[in-house]
Amino acid sequence: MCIKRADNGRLCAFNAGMELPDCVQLTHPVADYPVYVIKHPKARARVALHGAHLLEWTPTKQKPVIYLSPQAVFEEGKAVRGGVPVCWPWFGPSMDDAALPMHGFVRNRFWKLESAVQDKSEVRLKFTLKDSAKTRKLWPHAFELSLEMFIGATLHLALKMKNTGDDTLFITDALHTYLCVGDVTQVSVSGLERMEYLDRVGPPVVRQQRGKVTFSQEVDRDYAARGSVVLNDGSLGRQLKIRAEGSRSTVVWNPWIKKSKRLVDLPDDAYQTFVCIETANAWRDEQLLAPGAVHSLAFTLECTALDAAGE
Ligand code: TA6
Repeated sequence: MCIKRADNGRLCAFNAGMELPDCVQLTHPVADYPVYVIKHPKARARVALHGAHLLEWTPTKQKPVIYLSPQAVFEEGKAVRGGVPVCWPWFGPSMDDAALPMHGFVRNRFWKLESAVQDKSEVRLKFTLKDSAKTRKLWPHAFELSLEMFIGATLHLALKMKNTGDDTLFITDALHTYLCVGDVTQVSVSGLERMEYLDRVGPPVVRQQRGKVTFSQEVDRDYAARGSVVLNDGSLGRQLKIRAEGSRSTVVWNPWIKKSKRLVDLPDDAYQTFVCIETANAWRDEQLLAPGAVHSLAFTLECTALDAAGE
């Protein structure tokens, strides 16, 4: 069912398997694993229904910006390596039960595509997920999530969470964004100078950032930072600016050599070609969500040429 709108956008209200706008095509890279392919004048992208997982985003005339491992596994219950995994309702290991999946459970299950709108500047997709008997076995709480994606010359993702139960929820979360880089040794990240961070490489310890973040070993840090962060890529001659909303932590991760070799869904040399900059509420930034309360965690990502100021 499609409703024509005055702005030439086409709102296609979705029931299962209904028609999609012209620039969105449903594919199945493996059986029963829907992936939406977006070919819009402003950008190309791929989004898996599993985890409402943005897999790739390439603005027109740019090299790919969102990194996807060539060894990523498309299987129900398995988190995809790369893209933008949604880590919710906990970031990292569960504080209640170490046997529970890392980074929560919503990235490991199929969501529902609620709507898709296409206009001359972007494609807007909305996915939803709410609690079920299965999720309540993992985490005994009621919730509603929506993830909205605005895919065009820039990328905007907004995760909206609602507490639909009677207990206060304690949430840590992240939009765990994998960013393509040309050569990690020619990358610096600015916007975190002088910020305190939890260094998770080795025994966790709190440190203070001196200068820009650079990469010559494994980096796994939760910065007490909100606002914008800029990745300067000397090799590709571009800047990736990430502007966060509803986030009080920024996680920066690069697995370096040993961890790249250990992760089977990642090529051994992959550490050279991506950096994760994650829009989060982690470390000391656990959020309390009262019954009926709503919170939104979002980022806007744009890719521009590296200017002298960005060096
Ligand atoms: O990005 C921070 C981090 O917690 C790292 O410690 C590393 O484990 C990464 O997430 C990937 O986690 P995953 O469960 O997707 O392998």
